[in-house]
Amino acid sequence: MSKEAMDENKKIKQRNAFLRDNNGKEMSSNEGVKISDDSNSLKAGDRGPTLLEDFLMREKLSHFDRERIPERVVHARGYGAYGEFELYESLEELTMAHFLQDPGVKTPLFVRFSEVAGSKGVNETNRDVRGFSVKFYTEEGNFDLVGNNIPIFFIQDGVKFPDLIHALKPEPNNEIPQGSTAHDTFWDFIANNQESAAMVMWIMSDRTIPRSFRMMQGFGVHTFRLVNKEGKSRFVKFHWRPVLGMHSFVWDEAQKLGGADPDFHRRDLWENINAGNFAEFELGIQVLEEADEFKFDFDILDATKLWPEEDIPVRIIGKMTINQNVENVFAETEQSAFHPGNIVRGIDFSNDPLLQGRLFSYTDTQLARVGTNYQELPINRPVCPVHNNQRDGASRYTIDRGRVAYHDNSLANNSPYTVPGTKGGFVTYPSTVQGLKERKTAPSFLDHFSQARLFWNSMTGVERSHIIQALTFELGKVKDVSIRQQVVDMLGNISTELATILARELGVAVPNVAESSVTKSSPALSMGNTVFSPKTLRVGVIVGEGFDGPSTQYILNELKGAGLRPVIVHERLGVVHGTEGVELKVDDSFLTGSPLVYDGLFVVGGQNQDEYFQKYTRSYAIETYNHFKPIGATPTGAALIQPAGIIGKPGVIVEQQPAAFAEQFIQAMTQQRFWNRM
Ligand code: HDD
Repeated sequence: MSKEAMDENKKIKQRNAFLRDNNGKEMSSNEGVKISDDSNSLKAGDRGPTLLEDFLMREKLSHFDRERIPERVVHARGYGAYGEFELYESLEELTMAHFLQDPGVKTPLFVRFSEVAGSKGVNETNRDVRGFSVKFYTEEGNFDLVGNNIPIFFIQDGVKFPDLIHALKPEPNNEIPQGSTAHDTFWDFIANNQESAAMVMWIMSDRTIPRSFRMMQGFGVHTFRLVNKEGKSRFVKFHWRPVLGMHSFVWDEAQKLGGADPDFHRRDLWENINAGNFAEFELGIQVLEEADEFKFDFDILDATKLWPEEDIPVRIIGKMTINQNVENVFAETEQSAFHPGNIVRGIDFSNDPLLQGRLFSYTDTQLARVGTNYQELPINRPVCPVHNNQRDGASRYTIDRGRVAYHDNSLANNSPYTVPGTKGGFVTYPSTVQGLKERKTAPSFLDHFSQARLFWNSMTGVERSHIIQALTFELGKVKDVSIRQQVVDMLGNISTELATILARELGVAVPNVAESSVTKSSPALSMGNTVFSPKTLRVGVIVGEGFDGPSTQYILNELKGAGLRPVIVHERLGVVHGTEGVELKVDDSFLTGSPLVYDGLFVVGGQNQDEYFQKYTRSYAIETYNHFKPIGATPTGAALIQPAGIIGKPGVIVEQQPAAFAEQFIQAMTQQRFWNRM
């Protein structure tokens, strides 16, 4: 297929055949009968009772009664969109995978980002791991990369997954807390399953409170294989890198935002895609020769371990652009069915026991959640032809012709034919296996603390203080003192300093264990090294009647030119008038807006600012300041926030001259957080 043809997004074209437009159309039942009255049931007399005969009411109510399907047992809250993946350079030397051969070729895809712990309606800014699932609709079948925004996992063996999730979800006797790990059973699991040590350090870091789905990394987590056409296999790990850089909230902000806008992440993605600010991520791979499998002090099959990028560099191979929202969240996103076992020729599994468990669980869950023929649904069907002898089942959509539904056969010349590996058929990589059949953890999986320490060593001072705060909060919510003690004891294996601080904060004893001797650090693990971009960040602009028209207009244009998104905030909705005839449409009133939903604040002010205006402006500024975000102010605006006592502090910029101010403020927005405020 030519590049031009691929550019037209084959998946969207396929999906479009299923769209239905009801606008301006006559109403009918599902059987096609035109409906004359949709507001009154059929009654015996105008005061009832309603008659069983009312087939229209029965159809409407029965369908409504069945509108929900079971929510995902994990990752229930999520949001999806379409996009495409463009390959930068051919990976022919590493893999046969069709979509990784020709540079420039675009492969259609669907992405779903999610929160792990909460139910379908949970607020989106809770501290939680984020799911990062990508379904590539390749010409040789669907390839799903079902990852997270953290490169490792809690456990090493899939058989423990139900235990982890039972401990992490709300406690069963009272169903509390929603979407949070800050409770006894979760930390009891951690203390008694110490393979989670490294993951605990990651989930207590700022990674689990991302500013946006568009601003977090993604990881395939497991070791997979790439297999080339000579049949040579290498181990591989997949990485997604956000082009906008990694941004995170601070904890207080994330918690309050849960109330101010429980839909913050989906709104951010949806609005930006609609505005043409497409989310972009580069795909990277770490490749390891089979001969080097045992060269490390960790086992590459252990999903609680990462491959340090300084030892095995990440090679960037292409870019994903997420550029189209769905038409219907249920039909597309809710029914999307991901499965790490959806691989294509040229990619294969490793023996990672966590991955092996997942290979069973996902198809099983989709059969239970969506139904037998879930792969036929528009969102899940491949863009390449599908022919086999599978038949029937609930809600079968395809109508297979002919009487032959078995293999081998002579009546259909043995078709559909199997395809040899040399002609494009999938052939499992023939890896060697040896050993006893037994239930056992490999000795090479038993070091739980070295990489936890590596992570701790790699953090900046600010990052460490956030981890300490997060642990203090989470363990502070644990009611059982013995669990608190057990976790602090466990953390003592990572860092004596960390355990000592926590012991004091949590009222438990300092553990008497030796901390890990690892001194190595990995700069790639720190978010302190991320390069930020101001693009698409939102600036709350507080404007009062009679504001300085021309200079405000100039500054706003400069901010927009840098890719920032100013949001005009005023006492009330409508239009606010400046000098020299400049008018601005108000986006948020003080009540509908919130300093929490902006990445920075620009206080313009105006004339005739009453007490209400002054009070809200001040409280917006204080909240923004406390979350370390940039504040800009005109001289009028500065007078308004003067009583807050923040003028002259880091990241608070007062305008002297519009052009210089715009430049400084954009710079401050690019820096995003001013940690040296306290
Ligand atoms: Fe899982 C969903 C990611 C381990 C069993 N998982 C699910 C989703 C993501 C992940 C992103 C949401 C997919 C979507 O958007 O629809 N899971 C991971 C990662 C893991 C992991 C990165 C470790 C590396 N998961 C894991 C194990 C098991 C499962 C070990 C079971 C043995 N996961 C499931 C599931 C879910 C799921 C129960 C729930 C809904 C679904 O599959 O579609 O099958």
